[in-house]
Amino acid sequence: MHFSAKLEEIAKAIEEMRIRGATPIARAVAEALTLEAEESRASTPDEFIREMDGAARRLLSTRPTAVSLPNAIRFVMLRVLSAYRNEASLDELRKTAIEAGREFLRRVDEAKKVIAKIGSRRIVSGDTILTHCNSSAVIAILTEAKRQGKDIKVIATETRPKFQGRLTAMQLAEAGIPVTLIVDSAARFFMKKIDKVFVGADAVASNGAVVNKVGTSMIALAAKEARVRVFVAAETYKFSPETIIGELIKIEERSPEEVAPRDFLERYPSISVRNPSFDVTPPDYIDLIITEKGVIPPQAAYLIIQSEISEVGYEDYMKYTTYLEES
Ligand code: RUB
Repeated sequence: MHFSAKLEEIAKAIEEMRIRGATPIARAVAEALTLEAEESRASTPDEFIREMDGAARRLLSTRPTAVSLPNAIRFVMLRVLSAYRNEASLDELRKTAIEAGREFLRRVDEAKKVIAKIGSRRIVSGDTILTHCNSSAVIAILTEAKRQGKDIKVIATETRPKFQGRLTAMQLAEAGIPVTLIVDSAARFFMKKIDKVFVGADAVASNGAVVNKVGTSMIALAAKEARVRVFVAAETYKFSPETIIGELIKIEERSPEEVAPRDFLERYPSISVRNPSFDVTPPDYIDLIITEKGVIPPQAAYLIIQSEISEVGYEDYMKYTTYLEES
């Protein structure tokens, strides 16, 4: 495959979770493709396309669940491939890729600001909010609510096995929001004290099911039992177009050593470990999804996907979807 050493560095950082979370992953992917185009040494349009294609495939192979990753690639590559079909020169192709990458980043940053504003309207002074894992969209909503002078408290789950909840607790504490860290299994114990649950998303399916850090679905179940409302903060680039043609979102399974230390696993070779990184919360357990296009009931997820597709045209969109699936 043809791509640069810098792109390989970014791909490795995503694989090893030094870059993690659906939005930071999408940003890193758009930045990597922009960089690849800027520094490409290709001397013909064909060579440039091969290089960008190799880069896209390498990025795609890093983590399978966050749909923001293929969506970021699709955003850039659909525009590059369309210019290529229209016989663009090498310089024009390079420019198209760089502009598409930058436009995607601009939209990501704008979406975050809008979600923070829209989401914060759902929070009132006195609320105690439970969150799971570390979502930049949720942090943006909570810090915006705090900035508006709302007096809120947060309970953050530690989020085994990688403890992303500690990042959340740190970021909220730095923003001056009182935060209590709990073990994941204490979520139901505290549910009576919770006014609202806010979580992020790695993917939203066309039926409104939300894929997020493993444990989210149990929290949503406990919330439903206690009649606590569940809000999901998800930018539109986390909605999965593939799910409208029946594809399932792949759930990443990570190393057993994240769950138990190597010497324990070696001492008891008959013990097997499963470590799914995400789970699926059905739409019935979600009250609202907060997107930059507005707040929607999960059942309206299909409409968001449709409007994303109509921006580039159904045929091109689906053609590239098939290409992504086959690669
Ligand atoms: C991160 C995770 C986050 C979503 C949303 O999982 O589940 O809740 O990605 O994050 P991991 P954001 O740590 O395994 O990547 O709102 O920042 O996109």
